[in-house]
Amino acid sequence: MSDTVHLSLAQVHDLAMRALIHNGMGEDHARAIAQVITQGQRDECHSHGLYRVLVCVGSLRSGKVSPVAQPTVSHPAPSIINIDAHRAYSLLALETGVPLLVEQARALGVAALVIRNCFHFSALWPEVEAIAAHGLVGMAMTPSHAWVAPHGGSKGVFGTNPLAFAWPRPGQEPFVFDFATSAIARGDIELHARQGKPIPLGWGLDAEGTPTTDAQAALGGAMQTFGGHKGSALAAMIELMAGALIGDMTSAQSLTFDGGAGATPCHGELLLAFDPKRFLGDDLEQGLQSAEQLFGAITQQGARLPSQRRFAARQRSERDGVFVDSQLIHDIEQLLV
Ligand code: NDP
Ligand code: PYC
Repeated sequence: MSDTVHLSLAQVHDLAMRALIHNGMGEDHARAIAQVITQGQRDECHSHGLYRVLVCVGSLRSGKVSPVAQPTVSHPAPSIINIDAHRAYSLLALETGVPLLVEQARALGVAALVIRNCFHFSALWPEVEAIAAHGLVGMAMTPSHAWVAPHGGSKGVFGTNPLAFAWPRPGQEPFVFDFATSAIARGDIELHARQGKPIPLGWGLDAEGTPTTDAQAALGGAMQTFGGHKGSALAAMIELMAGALIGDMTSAQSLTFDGGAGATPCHGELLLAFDPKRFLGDDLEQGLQSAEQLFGAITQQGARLPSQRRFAARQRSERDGVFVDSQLIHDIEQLLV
């Protein structure tokens, strides 16, 4: 038997939709989730593609997640849009919030979108790309569960806390980076554990605090930050900005709230948008040119821009479809029985 299955992007979307709806997810949430899962599979971000169907259905079955709650909007200040997801997944709240964020960033120069009370499983690049598609600079950050030890420690305090940034580039793909502040996303360690593969040293510690190459031991112990004390400080900043500052759970509080259910982390998210037209006025062209000079100085010496691999995968997948691990397809089909 082949160990991969060939699917079109429409088939990826359909499989995700069917598995979610069969397990009780409301149709609007299922559509928003299936869209982001398809984008993840398309861009070959395997930790946040079809694999997340298993995680979302497991979370639904835990009873923690609302499959139907609708987001509500409030405006605590002109520059702040606050969306309460009411303990549903974050993506409908995001769909509601991005147009409001764009409108306020254009009016004020800078605006913030706060999503609260949401279960959050997704990669952040689709979110900052959606902001950059409007010609704005975007940033996004979110906590997760306290799986990551601070640099110099051995017990989980931080989430895997991704940070994403997008800079719009007229006529071409935006400059985007999106990374966990842990050495790697937890989803990637979970995929190694599923496939019985070792992980590199530097990703995790076992329960005794010893560096390990055993994925299962790292999942049971603590993950490590990227870049030592620097990743540790950024992870702390995200706990503060997208937890304490917005009045939502930190990763430690989210893990306590989970109470062993093993659901997707539940907390808040902070997105920021900056309008270059407002910052630069008549100097807009010059500002955008400076950015292009910077990107050129990177690529002209053979280095690559972040997201270049992803954009190439996107082109390939849109043309040829995707190859998905057959065990994963089997496990998703079991959710339909
Ligand atoms: P990676 O380490 O795989 O990649 C991080 C970033 O670095 C990407 O933008 C990537 O671009 C870029 N990059 C990688 N190699 C190079 C290179 N040689 N030169 C230039 N740029 C490079 O990601 P992580 O494992 O840290 O995170 C994966 C995903 O997991 C993210 O999308 C993140 O949002 C998501 N995540 C979500 C969480 C949540 O709570 N919702 C929690 C943690 C992670 P490219 O993609 O093109 O390789
Ligand atoms: O892969 O670290 C991760 C993750 C946490 C929440 C969603 N993805």
